[in-house]
Amino acid sequence: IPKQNRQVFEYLSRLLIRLQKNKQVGVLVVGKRPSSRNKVCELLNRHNFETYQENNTLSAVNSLYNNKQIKLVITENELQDESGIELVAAIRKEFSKEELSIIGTSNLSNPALLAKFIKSGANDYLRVPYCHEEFFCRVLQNIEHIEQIELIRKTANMDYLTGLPNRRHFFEEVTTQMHRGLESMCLALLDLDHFKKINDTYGHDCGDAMLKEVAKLMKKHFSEFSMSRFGGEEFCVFFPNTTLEQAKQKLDVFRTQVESKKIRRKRQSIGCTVSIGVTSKLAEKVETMLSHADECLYKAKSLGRNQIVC
Ligand code: GH3
Ligand code: MG
Ligand code: MG
Ligand code: MG
Repeated sequence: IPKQNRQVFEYLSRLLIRLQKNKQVGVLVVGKRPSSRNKVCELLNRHNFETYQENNTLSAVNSLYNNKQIKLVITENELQDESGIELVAAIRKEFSKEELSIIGTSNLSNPALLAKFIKSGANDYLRVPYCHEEFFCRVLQNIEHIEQIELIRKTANMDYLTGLPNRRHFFEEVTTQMHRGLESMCLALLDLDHFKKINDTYGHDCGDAMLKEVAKLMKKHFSEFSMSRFGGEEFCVFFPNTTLEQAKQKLDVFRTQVESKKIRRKRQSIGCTVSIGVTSKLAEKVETMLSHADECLYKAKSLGRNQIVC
């Protein structure tokens, strides 16, 4: 293919992928007059965006809470109740510039408004009447900015090997839950048994594969709870509003599933077991609960492994 054609081809492929993605992206259009809102939505629909419309501050903010796929708000200054500037300020009390983008719009007769939008927390502005090319450039740029941050945040919270939430994310999540004041809670620390031996005998790749399998089981059994790959071959699970008996029951199902899980390497079937320490002792801090669970885990190891101690 000639180079120029290839470039066109690559450009069109990127565009197609973007158009496909846009179906999942919500844009909220706010303004007093239906005619001007419809005009903006019409432009957005050409690029496949999912559009929403509101004419006042309260319902606009509600709409953001109800539709998590909204990544961008486009607002004019004239609304049914307050002004667009006030709407931007109200949105910023709930949603940061990094999680939701806002574009303020104004016609040529009031250019001073554009700076006011930015000062009150908008990410960008557009002049009416729209130059279509500029409109799409700015809309896309603002959405891609939000998506980039989403991706960075997701990566920062995830363990690379297993895809499980990492330790930092776990601490954040559990601390938030504990601050809400739970009546009961349990915390379990799980550690694979003699894992070093798997690495030493079959290689690090095999160890990695085993960690991924265990992580899959974690996702299957504990996705409704906060969990993480705590480090190395250690995992943990936080059970809010759960009694020790209930937690133990769930953990024991998991323990037997790990025991029966086998991976194949060089015609051999390789398995491993897991020791678990679990505590229901209430504490102010996650760290305190963790050290209780760790003591139990230590006992589980010394009692012969592949068991739960509480
Ligand atoms: P114990 O039953 O007492 O827990 O024995 P163990 O061998 O599991 O414990 P130890 O702490 O001695 O060894 C943990 C091993 O886990 C050592 C380390 O190489 C391995 N490990 C930690 N992270 C990874 C990883 O990401 N991939 C692989 N393949 N191995 C890992
Ligand atoms: Mg360990
Ligand atoms: Mg160890
Ligand atoms: Mg271990």
